[in-house]
Amino acid sequence: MIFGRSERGKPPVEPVTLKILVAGGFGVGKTTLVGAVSEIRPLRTEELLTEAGRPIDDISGVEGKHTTTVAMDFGRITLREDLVLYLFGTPGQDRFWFLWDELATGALGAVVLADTRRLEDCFAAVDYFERRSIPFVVGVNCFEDAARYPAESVRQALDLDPGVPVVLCDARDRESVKEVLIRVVQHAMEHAAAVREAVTT
Ligand SMILES: Nc1nc2c(ncn2[C@@H]2O[C@H](COP(=O)(O)OP(=O)(O)OP(=O)(O)O)[C@@H](O)[C@H]2O)c(=O)[nH]1
Ligand SMILES: [Mg+2]
Repeated sequence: MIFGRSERGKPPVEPVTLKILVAGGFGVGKTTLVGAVSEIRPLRTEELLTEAGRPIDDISGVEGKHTTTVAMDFGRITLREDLVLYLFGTPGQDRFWFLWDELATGALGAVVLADTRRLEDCFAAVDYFERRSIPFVVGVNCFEDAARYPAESVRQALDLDPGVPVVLCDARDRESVKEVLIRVVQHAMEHAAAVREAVTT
């Protein structure tokens, strides 16, 4: 590489950059997901969970958890030479809802992470994206000690529109997370095409 050009003499491609949100309930694995795929050291805004927060921060099911995200997670992944995703992980607790609108501005789409042991924790995130017509994919983070349910059962329990993809994943696994992100991009493209179609017909 000389002066940033490839050996084949092609000019460098300006990649398309897209913004994806990672949402879901408290402790569902959002920070883990961003960390698993990010090719830059992810920016984290973790604070220790304290005794004082105990009545509010329900850690049942994630007893090993010592910190929580207070503003956002930020990471980046290059899916293809010409396609870069910026990932913004939202804070999981209700008291940080005011940050969401800021984070959602300009987002192409979102992942709503779900834990089948506490599925109701992601209702608010599903509602949020449905109301704003932001395309989203539900990623079921398969914790080892949680019962496995087929994607269709999760869809029914969350009362999702038939078009919303449900993908089983492991938030710690780079390849698994990449698949989820690719689904988000595909789904957002389909959504945009459907909107265009509706406008022109
Ligand atoms: N076994 C297992 N543990 C996981 C998985 N994903 C996350 N964890 C663990 O679950 C805990 C919660 O993960 P976080 O990534 O901090 O969750 P979060 O959604 O960012 O949490 P908040 O920001 O506090 O809402 C951590 O202790 C992780 O190590 C998973 O797929 N399997
Ligand atoms: Mg977090």
